[in-house]
Amino acid sequence: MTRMKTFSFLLLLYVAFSSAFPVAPGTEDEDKNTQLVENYLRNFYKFEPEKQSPFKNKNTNPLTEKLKEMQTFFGLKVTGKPDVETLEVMKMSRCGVPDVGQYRLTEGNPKWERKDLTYRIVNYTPDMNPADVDKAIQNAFKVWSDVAPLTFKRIYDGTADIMMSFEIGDHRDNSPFDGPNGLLAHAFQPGNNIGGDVHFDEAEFWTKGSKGYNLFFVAAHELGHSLGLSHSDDPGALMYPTYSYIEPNEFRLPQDDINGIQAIYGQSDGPIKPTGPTTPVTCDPKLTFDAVATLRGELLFFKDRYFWRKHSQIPEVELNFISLLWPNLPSGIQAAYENVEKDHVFLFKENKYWVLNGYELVYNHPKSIYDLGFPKNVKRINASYSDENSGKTYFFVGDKYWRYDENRQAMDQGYPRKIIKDFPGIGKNVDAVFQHDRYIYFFIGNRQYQFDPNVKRVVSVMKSNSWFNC
Ligand SMILES: [Ca+2]
Ligand SMILES: [Ca+2]
Ligand SMILES: [Ca+2]
Ligand SMILES: [Zn+2]
Ligand SMILES: [Zn+2]
Repeated sequence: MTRMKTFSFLLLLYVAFSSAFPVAPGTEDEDKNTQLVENYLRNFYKFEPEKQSPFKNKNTNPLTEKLKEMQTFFGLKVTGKPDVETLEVMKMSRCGVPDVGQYRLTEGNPKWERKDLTYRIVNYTPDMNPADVDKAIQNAFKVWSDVAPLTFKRIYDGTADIMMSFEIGDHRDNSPFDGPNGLLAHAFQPGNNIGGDVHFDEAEFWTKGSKGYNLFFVAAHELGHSLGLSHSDDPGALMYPTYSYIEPNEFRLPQDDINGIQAIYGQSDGPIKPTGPTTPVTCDPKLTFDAVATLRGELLFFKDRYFWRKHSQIPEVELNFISLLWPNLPSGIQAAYENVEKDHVFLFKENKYWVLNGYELVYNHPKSIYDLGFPKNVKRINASYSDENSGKTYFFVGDKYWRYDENRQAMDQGYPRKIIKDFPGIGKNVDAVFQHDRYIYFFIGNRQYQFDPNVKRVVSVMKSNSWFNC
């Protein structure tokens, strides 16, 4: 399982921005945290202290055991203690369906016996245009009907298999909602009556975009439960319990979810067998990168919708969603570099680029790469790095490279040139590159070439993920 340490990352950023040290929590905070931990384990891990047998083993604390179970699920350090990282995960907005317990998919668990199911949108949220709600729900069903032999027909009155409604607080199903954030929605496993039904917390602000909570994602996740899936511990899966946003147009159902639904209903009837993205594994020997950049002395490695952050003082690397830090950046960044002097990071995808000022995305972007002086036949940039000392930025495209002068803000004369001419040992189609100390590190496939520009040769070849302490 891939480990995602979302919150230590945010905490580090916080510390970096404020240069404040965390203070010891007061007793009031401690009480609040104890309550949070108990409620969380009660809701999602079947923690029932009052039901403990009086003959229980005195050496095992049921709360500690449940905490360990939760930490294992989320890939946290298994301490059995409510440490900072554990508390931060517990504060994330999430689905109301437990991670363990009666919902967990086991053999013989309920599934729909018919493949032609009906659904009904019982009411609407005032947050969205009804047509947008219809569209979001329709697209959410399509996520599943595309990969499994199931059809979903909308009906407008009477009882459908899957009744979808927006509810507030206690709505008489023994699973009350909790106001803004926290629980976003829940759904019931296949069955009669309430079985298959989906409830959204109306206290949330529902949207078709990145603000508030995106109805399409939450609906698609909940429908997974309606069809019989439980939560996945793959942090990239749609069925992961916590909410994360990705641009809906870029969404493809991850392979983990495809495997899950096909394990229940078999493959889709169509001739094409759909496949989906898999979550990258940090120490995978075949790991490749889309782009690498430095940022204030750290390294950022981009791949698909994820990035790793490597801080020189911290041995561990952190895998995160790009959208978690920068909701307006696309996934699949193709090239990136840092201009240290200006404290800017440039990020490229197709013929557009975005700029970070420190950690903040600069407004009025993306801009066109043709503004930088590229000819129109350049459609995308494979990789880029900037040399702090000379103020020259190198752009790699196919088997050629361009050199840009950051001071003049213009391309240098005499380019493009062949990569092989000036960087012997480096072929074409560089995946990613960055400069560190006096070396340039080129990434091609699962290999990394350490290049010394002074003697103009490759001095070492390593695995692509050699920076990750694998
Ligand atoms: Ca139902
Ligand atoms: Ca809520
Ligand atoms: Ca690239
Ligand atoms: Zn869920
Ligand atoms: Zn409900």
